[in-house]
Amino acid sequence: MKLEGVELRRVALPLVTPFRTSLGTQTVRDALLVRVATDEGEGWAECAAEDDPTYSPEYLEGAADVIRRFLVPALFPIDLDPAAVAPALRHLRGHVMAKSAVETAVLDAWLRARGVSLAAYLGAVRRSLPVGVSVGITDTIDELLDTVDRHLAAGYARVKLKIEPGWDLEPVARVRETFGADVMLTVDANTAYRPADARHLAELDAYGLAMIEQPFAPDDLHAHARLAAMIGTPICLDESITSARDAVTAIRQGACSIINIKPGRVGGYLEARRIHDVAAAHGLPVWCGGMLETGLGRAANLALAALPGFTLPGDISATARYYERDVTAPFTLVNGELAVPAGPGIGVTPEPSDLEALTTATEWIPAP
Ligand code: SMG
Ligand code: MG
Repeated sequence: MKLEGVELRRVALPLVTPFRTSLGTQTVRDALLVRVATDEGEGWAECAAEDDPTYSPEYLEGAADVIRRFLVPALFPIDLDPAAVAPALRHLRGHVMAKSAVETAVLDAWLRARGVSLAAYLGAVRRSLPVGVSVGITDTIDELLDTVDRHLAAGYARVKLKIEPGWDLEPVARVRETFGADVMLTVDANTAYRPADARHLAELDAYGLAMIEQPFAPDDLHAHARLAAMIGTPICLDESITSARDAVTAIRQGACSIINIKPGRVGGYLEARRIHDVAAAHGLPVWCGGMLETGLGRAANLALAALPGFTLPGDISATARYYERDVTAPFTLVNGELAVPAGPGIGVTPEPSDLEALTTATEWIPAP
């Protein structure tokens, strides 16, 4: 397969409600979509990077720049297949989200041309999945309880509460007390705590959480391992894991017993599958994280989350939880589950009118 050109497209999707985490508040998802044109057809993907480098060191404009100036030029000369993308980009350091977007678009084009779904290619074993929802920090506990109530009524299988210092024990206690012991409840701190907060975090043990996600800085595996030794609640890593190698290191250090896998954060779906395999070999459950994806990223994440080791519900909610209007047809919950796309490639394509309406800029990168 030969690369003929790449389109970078910026879209802006207003969120139905602001999403507040310990990192800040988002009201709009500005996303970067990548369309590759090849001699065998086209493929689509989205970049997980956000406007600001807060969750990750990558950010949208930076991702567009590295794709345009370095990643795409490295792919024009080669005979393209999905497994050839990462090796062709290996000499370029970092930028895993940008690399993931490019590799996924190539994967989509390649699979489409062969009539194979991403789910089948990755080794999916399920056609639909129970999924979770990530609930942002709210102004009041009552507002939080209303939100959780709505999501449980909609059928979500797991509720994740965003926490930060000053918004942790009380909201967790109130949600547990209100909705009972049977609700699968987790918390995500997005690195908001310091190692000295370990004793405080251990108080979360009283609430039967399925996990605490990324309490400390991404590069502080030691602090996570120390917390794991003094707390009953399982530790899940998100920001700390950017490759299968990181996953092995974290597991060996006892820094986590669960891993959140986001394809964008680890450089793509192929590396995501390696982390799945490494975790399975160590007996660790994994689940698929979310980056407020458009329908393009959501479709691909559902394929990944259908692998056998993804035994916990992921942050892959129905479209309506995020957006009124998306670039693809909406994903809806049916009996608390989302269907895994079965069509070729990622299984969805943008709806032209929605795509046009949500687009804020496009750029074409031609072959030299
Ligand atoms: O896509 O449902 C979603 C969002 C899930 O909470 C979510 N993602 O740390 O796991 C995480 C966050 C990262 C994005 S918000 C900065
Ligand atoms: Mg997280």
